[in-house]
Amino acid sequence: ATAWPAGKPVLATPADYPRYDYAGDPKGSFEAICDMLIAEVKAELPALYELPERENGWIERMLQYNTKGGKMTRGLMVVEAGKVLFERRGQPVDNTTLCKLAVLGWCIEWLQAWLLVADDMMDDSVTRRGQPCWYRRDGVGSIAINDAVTIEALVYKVLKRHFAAERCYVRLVDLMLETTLQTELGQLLDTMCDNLTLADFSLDRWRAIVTYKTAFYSFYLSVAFAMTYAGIEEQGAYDAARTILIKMGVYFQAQDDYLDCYGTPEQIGKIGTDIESKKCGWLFCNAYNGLTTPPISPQQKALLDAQYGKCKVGSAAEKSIKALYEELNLEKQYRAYEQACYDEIMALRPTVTEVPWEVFEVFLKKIFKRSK
Ligand code: DMA
Ligand code: MG
Ligand code: MG
Ligand code: MG
Repeated sequence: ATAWPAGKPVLATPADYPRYDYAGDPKGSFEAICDMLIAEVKAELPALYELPERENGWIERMLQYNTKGGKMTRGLMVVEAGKVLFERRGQPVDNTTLCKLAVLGWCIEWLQAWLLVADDMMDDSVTRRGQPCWYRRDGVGSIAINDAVTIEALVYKVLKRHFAAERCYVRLVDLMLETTLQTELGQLLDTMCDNLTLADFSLDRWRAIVTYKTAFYSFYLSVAFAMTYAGIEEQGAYDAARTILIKMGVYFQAQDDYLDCYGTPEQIGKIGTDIESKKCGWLFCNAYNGLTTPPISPQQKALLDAQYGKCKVGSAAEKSIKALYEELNLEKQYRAYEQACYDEIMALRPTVTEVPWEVFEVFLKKIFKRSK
């Protein structure tokens, strides 16, 4: 039904893929796949959607600006996990396989790109990956809303071009759709905090927020994509992997919350806004709910009631909240939490079945004690 104008759909063939130098230049090879995908979009939109040059240039610049410059942890993980899974199942890992794993990796990076464009608007953020947030750029503003949903739609064009001829195509699309909904529901739980009172910010609520807004798309999706492309169909294999990966994802968002307060903008590429935008973050939940040593005093609680979610970035009130976190020894408590997460994840080693433990360990090594 969508084959209009003639020439659609455009399906990729092995000859379309560049040489993937996994051993020699894993990051450069991965990045080259993003350039290939952007070039495909640039060629297709004028040819099949009558998009004029100016708007086509906009899309290209918008993609360059928002899909690149990240750590690419999620995307690279698809390639690494996929390679291990193919080898373990005795399936050849040829150049096309590596490139297609990288395409799946970029589908996650592009998902993240549009989520971040929207997230920065919702969080009133200033910088992202060391540059101004997209919506803050001259001439962008609320066009960023359309740009976000355009990147989302382009992900499905990418999946179609590169996977429509594969048996796993519908499963891949289903995974992407499901993960998107999970993440959006998590973003709802996160942004609704604006309408709640601080007493509603329990550690349980925090866990629900981060499981949905971060863990599924940042951890489970990478491995689940690799498993699906490798042809794994047993439900149990996905369940075992998910349990471990969700734990990692929750820990990863605790790190993000910690770094929002304690990371420097140079390290994390963004200016923390959690205190100003009244986030139900890991630090706040532990502080406000009396889960620190020493527990929060009534006077300290009164400071949070008066200033949390009301003060400005860099203000004296923000500094006094950070000083309060110091008095409650939150940094030290975070270090202990970090170690406990690591131990809990390592204890799940005997539960893995289809996916070798090394896949999880590679992922954990990339994030454990991260400072950016
Ligand atoms: C980000 O949560 C979650 C998604 C789905 C983008 P966040 O607002 O804490 O992220 P950041 O600190 O990067 O803005
Ligand atoms: Mg944010
Ligand atoms: Mg957010
Ligand atoms: Mg954050």
